[in-house]
Amino acid sequence: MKKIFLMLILIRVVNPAFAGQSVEVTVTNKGFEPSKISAKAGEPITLNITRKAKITCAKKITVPSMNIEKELPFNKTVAVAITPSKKGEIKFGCAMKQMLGGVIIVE
Ligand SMILES: [Cu+2]
Repeated sequence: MKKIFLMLILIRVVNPAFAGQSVEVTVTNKGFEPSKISAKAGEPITLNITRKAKITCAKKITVPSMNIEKELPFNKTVAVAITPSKKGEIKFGCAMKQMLGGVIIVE
């Protein structure tokens, strides 16, 4: 019994999805929803992104200021972890010049 409890704690510590706050983001025909996400400077945030739209430009997410680029396979949740270092806005979007996109507002 004790072992199982210990393992559960370990999973929580090791799994990055549990670090800081996480936000569920869906890619629909309208783009990323929500498109405005708030975060705190210095605190990690994980975007769990699921692309629900089959035909969309957002088959990839890019976060140019963080040098992040990730494929978004259809109906599969992809975790994008970001730790904003300072207050301001972090833009994210599709691979094509942020035509579809959103912003992380860091406070
Ligand atoms: Cu695009």
